[in-house]
Amino acid sequence: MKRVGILGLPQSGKTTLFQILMQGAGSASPSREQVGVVRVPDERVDRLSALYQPKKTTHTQIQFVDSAAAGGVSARSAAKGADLFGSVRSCDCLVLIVRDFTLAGEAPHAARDLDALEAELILNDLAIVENRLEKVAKELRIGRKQNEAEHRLLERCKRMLEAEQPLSGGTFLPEEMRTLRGFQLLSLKPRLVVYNQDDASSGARAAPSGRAMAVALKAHLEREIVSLPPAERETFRRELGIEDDGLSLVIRACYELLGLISFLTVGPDEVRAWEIRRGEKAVEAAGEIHSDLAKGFIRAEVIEWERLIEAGGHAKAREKGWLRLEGRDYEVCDGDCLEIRFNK
Ligand SMILES: Nc1nc2c(ncn2[C@@H]2O[C@H](COP(=O)(O)OP(=O)(O)OP(=O)(O)O)[C@@H](O)[C@H]2O)c(=O)[nH]1
Ligand SMILES: [Mg+2]
Repeated sequence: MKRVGILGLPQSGKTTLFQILMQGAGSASPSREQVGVVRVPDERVDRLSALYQPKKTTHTQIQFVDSAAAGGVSARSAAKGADLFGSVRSCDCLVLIVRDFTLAGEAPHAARDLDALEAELILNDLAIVENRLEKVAKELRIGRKQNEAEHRLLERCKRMLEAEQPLSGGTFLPEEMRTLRGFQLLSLKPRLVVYNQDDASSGARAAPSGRAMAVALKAHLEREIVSLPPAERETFRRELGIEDDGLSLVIRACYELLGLISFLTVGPDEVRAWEIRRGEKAVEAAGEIHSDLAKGFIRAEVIEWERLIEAGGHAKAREKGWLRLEGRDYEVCDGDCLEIRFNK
């Protein structure tokens, strides 16, 4: 399960967004850190489940973390040992929420706020990199040469951060990435910018150039919608001309950011969605289900989920010759239904 950390300046709407993502189930405690898990909405799972009527239906899940506010204190608190970003450090990606609504008469300054937030992340990373550099330099002085590569890597990161460049813009070799991942640096993580707009504001905002992905939503309004009974939400959205619910919008963007896709498995026992990285092979998908399936992998029977629905089930799809046999190196596509044949 992937973890997504929500970061933002004070009063930008972090907790409101968290509550939307929890579909109204998150606690309302305003300033505490909270963690919650949601089912990833997936029409494909719902439709296949309706067809197969399985004993169990399993969606993928995603975890969100509502952090404490960021705001000009990270460098100081890092020096004191407290870590303001501690709760999101282990997350796979970050959602940076930016106030794009008028708060107590103060007009929004979205671009300025986003810069300030990014600067916080960079400053926090710089403190970590400098700390580690000191240790490595000491070890080099007492003759432990094996850390030379790490020293060079950290020096390079330090120069980037001092030039106010996020580490996500750097090019690193796979082994360098492995080293850096251990430090859980914030500006290295994929980031989604969420512009939190006024109820009345119209239209989306363009993504900040070349920096990150961005979406716009109306957190305040959306929270009112999710407080309605589920059956009424769609009607309300349609009346307001809101195309996407906030949860789906944010999750879809996070999946894209993390390069994730879903494949499906179906049967009388369970209809289930699984998450893998785009580009992964059939044998890796099999391993996601169970390591035995990867070890004994023979082949995968593959059909696109919509074709399976159209056929009305596996038996009929087989009759029509719609099931493809694929080998271990087949690159799995989003929405593929897989059945793995394997040697026990
Ligand atoms: N007009 C408007 N107000 C909003 C919106 N989102 C949040 N607010 C209000 O802004 C204030 C802050 O929202 P929160 O969600 O608590 O923000 P936060 O980032 O969690 O705040 P801290 O945790 O205190 O930093 C609240 O009074 C919200 O009702 C929005 O989309 N539009
Ligand atoms: Mg909050």
